[in-house]
Amino acid sequence: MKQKELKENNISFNQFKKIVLDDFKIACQSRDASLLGRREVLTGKAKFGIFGDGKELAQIAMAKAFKNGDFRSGYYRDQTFMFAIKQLKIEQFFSQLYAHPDLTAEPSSAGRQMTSHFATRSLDENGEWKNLMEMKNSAADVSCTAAQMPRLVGLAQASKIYRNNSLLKKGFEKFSLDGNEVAFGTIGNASTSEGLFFESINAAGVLQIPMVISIWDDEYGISVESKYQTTKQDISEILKGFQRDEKGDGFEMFVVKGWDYVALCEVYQKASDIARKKHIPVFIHVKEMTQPQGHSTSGSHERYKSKERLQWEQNFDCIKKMEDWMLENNITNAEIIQKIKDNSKKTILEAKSNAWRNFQNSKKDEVQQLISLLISLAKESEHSSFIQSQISKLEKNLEPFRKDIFTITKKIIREVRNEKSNSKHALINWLNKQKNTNKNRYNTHLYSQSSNSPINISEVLPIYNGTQEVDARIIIRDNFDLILKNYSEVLIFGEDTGKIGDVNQGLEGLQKKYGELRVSDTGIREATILGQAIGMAMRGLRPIAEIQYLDYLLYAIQTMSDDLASLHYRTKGGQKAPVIVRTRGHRLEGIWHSGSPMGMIINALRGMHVLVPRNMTKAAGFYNSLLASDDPALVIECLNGYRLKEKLPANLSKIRTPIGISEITKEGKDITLVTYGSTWRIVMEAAKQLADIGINAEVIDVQSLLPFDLNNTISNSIKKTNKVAFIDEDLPGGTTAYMMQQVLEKQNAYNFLDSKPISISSKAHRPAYGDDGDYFSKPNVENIFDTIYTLIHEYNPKKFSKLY
Ligand SMILES: Cc1ncc(C[n+]2csc(CCOP(=O)(O)OP(=O)(O)O)c2C)c(N)n1
Ligand SMILES: [Mg+2]
Repeated sequence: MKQKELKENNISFNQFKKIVLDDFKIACQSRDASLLGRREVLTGKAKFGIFGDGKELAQIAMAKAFKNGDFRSGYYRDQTFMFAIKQLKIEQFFSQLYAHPDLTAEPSSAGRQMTSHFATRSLDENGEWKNLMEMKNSAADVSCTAAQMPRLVGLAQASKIYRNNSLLKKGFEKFSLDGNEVAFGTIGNASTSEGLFFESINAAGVLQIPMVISIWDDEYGISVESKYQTTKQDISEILKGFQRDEKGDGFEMFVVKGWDYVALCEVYQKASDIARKKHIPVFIHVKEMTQPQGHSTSGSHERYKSKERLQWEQNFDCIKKMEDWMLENNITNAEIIQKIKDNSKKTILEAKSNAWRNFQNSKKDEVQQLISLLISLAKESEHSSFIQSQISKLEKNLEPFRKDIFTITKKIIREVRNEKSNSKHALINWLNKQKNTNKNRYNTHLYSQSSNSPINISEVLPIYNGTQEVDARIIIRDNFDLILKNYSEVLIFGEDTGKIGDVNQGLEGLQKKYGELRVSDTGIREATILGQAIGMAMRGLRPIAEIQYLDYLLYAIQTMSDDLASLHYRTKGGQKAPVIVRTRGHRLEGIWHSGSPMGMIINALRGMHVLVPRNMTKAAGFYNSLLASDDPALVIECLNGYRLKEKLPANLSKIRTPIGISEITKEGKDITLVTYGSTWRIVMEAAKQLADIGINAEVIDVQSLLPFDLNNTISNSIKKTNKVAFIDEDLPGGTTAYMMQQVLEKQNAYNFLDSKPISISSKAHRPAYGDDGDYFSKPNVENIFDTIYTLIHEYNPKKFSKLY
């Protein structure tokens, strides 16, 4: 900084020197953490290491511009930034390296995530929002390259919504102050090759939101050089078209060198000012970064970097360059630099040792407990020498894993299986307690555990005044109208969602009524539509993201699966994004307008609720339930249901469809037919035709695939009918197989069956076009009838003679 600027900022040269030396200290400590981290992996104390060495200075500059309420959405190189904003202690950094499953030791993920996957805690222990304006925030990292980009768009867009929606000025102080918060993204140079990067850049340019995206450019993506990654080997060169100019809005752009401390500080200040004040997105290309230790602990960079490159990396190491600059500008002297470096090494070593000791001690207590139980057992058991040998194994193992404790305990229980003793009983009790403790360590928070969990929502049935029937889309439209009226934090967006009120007019007229900010059109970019929703939901808004057709959900499934569905779990309840994804599907025409890839969806989206209402009243009730709760969910409306008639409820905004509850829609005693969504109507028709010839089927609409039939309605039905068929229009072995597993295995319904459980689904190929294509590709009334009839015939051939 020049003397003039120091004066302008009211800082004395001495104060300036102190700031610089503090920054240098953080850089040194971060570097030493990387070096020691790698050693921990290579000596076998940790499994894998990936570190931020070579990227220190830019992150320190970014941290200076980062304020309370701001959000980071970055990747695994950002430890220096996390240290600098004081959201990560060195000890916690090492605890994550060891996978310490304790939130105090490792608050990012409680050991659930590999090293350098950072997160702050937005929620308290009850799952309620903390005041995000009193802290510096980081969204939880994921490993997939560029997957941080879609949510970055939403994190930045939230500021725009808070600034411009006057209804949000009161009651949302925990999330925003007039939309002054910036979302800072970071990404590696090679990861910009991903489609998600370009989609997000374009979306942010269109939306004009306060997003500052930094590209850490070290010219490599593992071993692959820039020339194989990026056109012209220069990401800022090719992004020039996004720059704002007289032709229109766009990005502000900066290019800066990763070793130039002064320039970096200036650039980040300017960038954050522009984004914060004017809501203009900014792109910072940080060039000439290095990787002193190569990509990760999985290999060495000497294998793929030339001697010249390795030498250049040494010469341009950002810490060395900072030292040179400090000496040239009389900020300090060599002696002080050396002292800072020596102290840094000590500090890091100490923090590392503490982290390791804590991690080991947390398990040693358990080993001690086990040993004393085993000593007692050995006294009473016939297998005391075997038990003794296991005790000495435990004693010799100075760095045990919990799996070792379990392996030994279970082996011993096997050995003494024929014995009866108090000490054996005590051992089994202790093991059961440990199982529960480990469940809490490793298996919780896939879904909300708060009092706002959707599964706590009770049903509110529709009330009808009279018998007026309307096109079903009116029900969904009027319900959204009430939702927008009652919840200022709700916004709905997607392709054709704004001006025309979605392709099926479920939002007709609502943009006019509530404005473009709340009901809006987006570009054709499903992944970032989801990203908008995730980021905004992480900042207290309640976005409803529309995916135009179910078949196009595939474009967003990676973002939903890797980011949204895993968020609550991977932070052990530290973050949430209660996004509602609205789509429509199953039945229309042709390969990409009538698919029903439900098996893929329910397998990819554990961590979300997947709801499949059979009509629009049920769908409306699901939206109402979800808005009263705090988990993310996908609602799939029936594409062929909007023009069907339904009675108009008088209590629209009040109705609630319970989540995870099946409904018997036709009672019967001969067989249970389990189905959902669009297929439900076909199954009901088949059941009617079966009833005409004396087969009385019970039809169950599952309504909710995740969670599934929590009240065991299906197995209770099978108790009565002793036969079951699972019917949908997914592929063979898709969701029907899932339902069968849930019912036969989880609900134990195999006990009640007296004929083979069957599934009826569509053909394995994509559905052919046209009425006949559909008829011969998907389950239809006749083949459901025939299949069920054949089963009943096999059971009772005298009464039901062979059909064909
Ligand atoms: C979707 C996906 N593909 C591949 C990988 C494996 N992978 C991890 S890091 C990486 C290279 C990333 O390089 P860059 O973006 O330049 O970041 P750097 O590590 O160099 O900072 C690759 C290919 C991944 N994690 N995710
Ligand atoms: Mg790189």
